[in-house]
Parts: sequence; structure tokens; C-alpha cells
Amino acid sequence: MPETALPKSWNKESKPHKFCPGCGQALALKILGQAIDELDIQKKMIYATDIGCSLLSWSMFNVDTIQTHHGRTLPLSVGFKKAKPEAIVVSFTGDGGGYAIGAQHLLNTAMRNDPITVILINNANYAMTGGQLAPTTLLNQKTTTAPKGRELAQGKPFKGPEMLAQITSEDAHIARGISTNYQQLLEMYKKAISNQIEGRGFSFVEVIAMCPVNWHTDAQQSLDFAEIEMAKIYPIGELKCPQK
Ligand SMILES: Cc1ncc(C[n+]2csc(CCOP(=O)(O)OP(=O)(O)O)c2C)c(N)n1
Ligand code: SF4
Repeated sequence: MPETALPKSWNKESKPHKFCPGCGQALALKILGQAIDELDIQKKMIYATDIGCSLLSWSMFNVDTIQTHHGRTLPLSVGFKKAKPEAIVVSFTGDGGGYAIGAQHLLNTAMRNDPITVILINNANYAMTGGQLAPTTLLNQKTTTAPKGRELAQGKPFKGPEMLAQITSEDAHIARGISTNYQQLLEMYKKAISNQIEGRGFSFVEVIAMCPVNWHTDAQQSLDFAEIEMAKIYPIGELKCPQK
């Protein structure tokens, strides 16, 4: 599929999408649409969204969708998967939802090797509520709640995939991609979802994504912050890949 065309699984009635211009989440989701098409899972997939900008995608795909409170998407997804094991459950959440308020859910889902796929957007802030500090905010990065920049006393940038790689079984799939690398992220999604389809267990892809509105950056500055500054702290690649 050309990178400019819409995925087949896209809900044609809900266009244009609701994300801000230049948002990395919209790109990450377009790539997810292609993964859904290529894996041919549209009819058996359940798409779960959190609260946060991830919620803006609730009507993006022509698939069945569930949604709940901030940080609670994973227990909802796990419950759904237990009730309907044949469903392919893909959960989409932010770094606030996954690494802060919902951190215990992420840890427990990963430790139990629950067979769902989690896609977590790392945009280094709480975007929907106005750009507050998130666990992933870089040191010295300014946010509305760290106007002078994040200090070490406010904690180090949180490395989710690295932590999950330590606590998961060998058949879990753990990776970090970036929304600007279409083909690489597509392959990561396909491997992660295949891990669930083939019955191996938990899979997780963190995606570095631009948030120009809260970063107060133009197009080039947004790309530079994501691809250079963030990727320096959050290395891109597969940390655990049972399919290799
Ligand atoms: C239980 C609960 N606590 C707090 C909120 C307020 N809230 C809504 S979105 C959000 C931040 C979301 O940030 P993140 O998960 O990083 O997603 P992003 O908006 O950056 O995509 C918060 C705190 C809420 N809706 N529900
Ligand atoms: S606030 Fe940021 S993350 Fe949310 S839609 Fe806009 S650019 Fe995307």
C-alpha cells in the first residue's frame, strides 16, 4: 500500500481524524491500520483505548472498540480476552496512562504474560490535559508542571520496554519504535500482534511520537526532538522477539 493511501480497516465515515496537525499518534495509528489489513484481523479484533489523546482514535478503525478510565485499559482488555480468547485484543494508551496511573496494571499484565498486544505512545508529556510532566519527560524538558525543565529530583525518564524486558517470560514480544519510521514500526506491530495470534503471550510496542502542540515546536523541531533527543534516551529496536 502506498504510504499516502488509507488502510482498508479505516473507518471511512469518521474522516478527517481528530488529532492535531503533525501529531505522531495519528501516524502511529495509520501504520497500525496497515498492520490490521496485512494480518487480516479486522473482523476478530477488539481495539481498546485509554483516556488521553489515544481516545481520539476510538472511531478511527472499522473494528469493535472498548474504552475506559485513564490508566485502566489493560485490565479491561485482559478481562475481554479472558471472556473471548479468540478475539485479537489491541490496547492503545499514552505514557501517562501506561507508566503512571496505570503502571501497576501494565506490570501485572506483563508479569502474567496475558496474551494481549499493548501499543503505548511515548510523547514525553500528558498531552490531552495540557502538557504536564509524564514519567517519560526528558531531563531539562519544560512542561506546564515543570516550567524550568524536569530536574533529576523529579525522577529519571522512565524506560518502559527495558523494564518490561526484565520481568516478562521469554515468549513475550517487547519493542520500541518511532512513528516516523513507517516500515520498521509496521514490522514491529505485525510481530507483536502475531505473538498474540500464535498463542505465545504478551506483546508490547512503545512508540515515540511527536506532540507539536505541547512541545511548542514547528515541524522540523518536532522531528528533531523525536528522532534525535528522544531516541538518544529511548533507543529504538526490539528488546525481546521470540519470532526472530
Ligand atoms: C481516573 C482519571 N484520572 C485523571 C484523568 C484526567 N486525564 C485525562 S487525559 C490525562 C492525561 C493523559 O496523558 P497520557 O496518558 O500521556 O496520554 P496523551 O494525552 O499524552 O496521549 C489525564 C490525567 C481522567 N480522565 N481519569
Ligand atoms: S495534543 Fe499532542 S498528542 Fe494530543 S493530538 Fe495534539 S499533537 Fe497529538
